[in-house]
Amino acid sequence: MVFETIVALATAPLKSALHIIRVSGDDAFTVVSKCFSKDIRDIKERTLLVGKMMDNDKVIDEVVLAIYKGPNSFTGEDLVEITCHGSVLIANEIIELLLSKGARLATNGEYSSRAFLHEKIDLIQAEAINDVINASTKEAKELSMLSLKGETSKLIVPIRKRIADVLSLIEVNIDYPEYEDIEVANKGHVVALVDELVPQIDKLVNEGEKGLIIKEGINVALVGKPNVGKSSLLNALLGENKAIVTDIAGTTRDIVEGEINLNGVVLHLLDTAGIREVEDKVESIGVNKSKETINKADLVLVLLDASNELDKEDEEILSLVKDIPHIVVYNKSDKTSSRDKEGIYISALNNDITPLKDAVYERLGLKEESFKTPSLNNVRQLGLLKNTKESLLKAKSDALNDLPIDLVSVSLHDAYNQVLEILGEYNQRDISKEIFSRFCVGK
Ligand SMILES: Nc1nc2c(ncn2[C@@H]2O[C@H](COP(=O)(O)OP(=O)(O)OP(=O)(O)O)[C@@H](O)[C@H]2O)c(=O)[nH]1
Ligand SMILES: [Mg+2]
Repeated sequence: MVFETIVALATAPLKSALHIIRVSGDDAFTVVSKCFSKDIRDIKERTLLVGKMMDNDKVIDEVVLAIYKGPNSFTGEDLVEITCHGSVLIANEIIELLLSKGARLATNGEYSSRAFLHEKIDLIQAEAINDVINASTKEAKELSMLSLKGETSKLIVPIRKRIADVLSLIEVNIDYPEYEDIEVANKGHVVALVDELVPQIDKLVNEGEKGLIIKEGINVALVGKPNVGKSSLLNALLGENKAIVTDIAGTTRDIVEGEINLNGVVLHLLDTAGIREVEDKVESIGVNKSKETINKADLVLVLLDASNELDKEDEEILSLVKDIPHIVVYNKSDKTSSRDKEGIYISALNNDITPLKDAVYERLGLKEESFKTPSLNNVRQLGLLKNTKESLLKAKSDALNDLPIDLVSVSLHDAYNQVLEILGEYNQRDISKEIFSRFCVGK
């Protein structure tokens, strides 16, 4: 396979002290040699070189080259990092020069994808690179670093191995019936495998969902009838007067958004228009948006007025959220001493909102170790894990229904492929290799 030489600016295209330009590919050393003051084609190990980038006789910049001979580089191929002065103009001139000497511009994520193709990293690690770059909290970054180090991949590899154990036993029974010294695969093997793996997968899903919360945060909608103090609560949580607050019912018409970091978890807050029956066209559009927001939220805070009896409008809103994770919040508790109804009592006006923050955090179900536990924590990985479980359960039920073992193995194959897909090994790893590595058949 030919790996074209790619080039891109690795730093942000802004004026800065230095810029780094990365060149990677089969001809990286040749391309760079054509415009550097020294020939680097014979370099065999990691080297730092000072020299000049030259367009024929014209010096473009004095630079430092970090030279990595493949496979000992991030991408697994010959790689040069050119550190030049931090002018965007200079960086562009160098990139244009490299393009004219045979490189092409890299596409998004192409360096990581090269690293993946050269098996320097698996797919989970490739995804983690992106997560590390995009992390918006220290906690999210640290969790993604664990995946980048390969800690997450270690969770799934044993599951792949166990499925392969049983699958290869079945395959060898089917394909080599004449082999008498091989144990006969039966439904007991499948049932035992599924009973062993399903609790492990459940644990991984649970930890992955926690990891997803730490990485991406959750959407929290503030809903209630007009004037209960939703916008006041948004402002109190944000610590700034972002939303307009008045005593006129129907003040908020559109969704007002804000973000806070609650003990390391990002809450995407969505303040909504007060829900009520209205004639006003603009307000009624706002009310519809509020209802849509309820369905998009991971958690709904239903605000009620602690100083008033609940009315029909409050009851209707409570019924809208009954099947959605929600917390009932009594605001304006400064106006009454009564605390007899079930819910959290706060005063947005007085900034007395700690009980609500505690309740939200408790609802996330995070423990201290959740922040340190490597987990399969993106939607793709979690979806595949859940599919793996389904396929395993199908194999178990087929086995218990006494289906022939070759039919039972169809679902086991599905489970195996889903696990491979998590690691990005699908299409690369063939179950027949697993068979040959375990049994001395077909020598
Ligand atoms: N006493 C008291 N008044 C509050 C509290 N929270 C909000 N208010 C007052 O209630 C009124 C309505 O507050 P908003 O925050 O605009 O209410 P809202 O729920 O966003 O109203 P809409 O946008 O119309 O749906 C304002 O006069 C606030 O000052 C509170 O905790 N205690
Ligand atoms: Mg409002």
